[in-house]
Amino acid sequence: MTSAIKGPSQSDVQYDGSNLRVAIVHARWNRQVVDALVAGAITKLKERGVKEHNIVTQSVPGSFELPFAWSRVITGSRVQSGASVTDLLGGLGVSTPNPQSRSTTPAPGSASTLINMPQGPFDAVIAIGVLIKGSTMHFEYICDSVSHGLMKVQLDTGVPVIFGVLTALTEDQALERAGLGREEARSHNHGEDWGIAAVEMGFQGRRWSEGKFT
Ligand code: RBF
Repeated sequence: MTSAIKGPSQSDVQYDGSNLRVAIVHARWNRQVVDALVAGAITKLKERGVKEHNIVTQSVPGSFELPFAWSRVITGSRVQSGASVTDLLGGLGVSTPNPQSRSTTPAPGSASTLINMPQGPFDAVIAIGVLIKGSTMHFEYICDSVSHGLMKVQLDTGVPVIFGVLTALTEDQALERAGLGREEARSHNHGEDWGIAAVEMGFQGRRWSEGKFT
């Protein structure tokens, strides 16, 4: 049996995500693979204790849009954490509903969803996209600008980004890394690693910013 040397190794510590708020921003290109990666990330976030209402998912057309969206999502979550529910509803021109008339399963974006909307800045953001090389230079330009863009936003905002962008040379490579490969080529779903990394970086990022190193 050969032992694998590639890939992430588990931390000695299992970080607790129960107080974290995490955003996932994903592209819609190569959707089948993206959806599997997003599902893998969410599974691990929940396994590590992140509450469902503290996982916010947003989508953008393609990977090129990820750095911009990510930057806005971070800024927005900081504004949101400083705003009251009344501010948010007022800003959207929505009147506060009578709590007794609130439906048990509010429609997305409805006023009652907003009332239940958790507030607080995000502790980590997972940016997910799948780039598959084609016959033009688009792949190279998009890969390059997205990775630099995400790093820039991470350092500018001080909020960790988890780099969930697959840069695959073939469709098969992309499928394999989302756990969707053919039987003999099936690898694990990298989205799971990104969920675990988000909890570690969100947790540690908070501690480090408070000067706690033990
Ligand atoms: N977006 C992706 O997320 N993955 C891709 O593989 C991808 N390939 C593209 C190839 C071409 C030729 C073009 C024009 C765009 C591609 N995009 C891809 C979309 C890109 O990230 C962006 O959404 C659009 O260019 C609009 O800004």
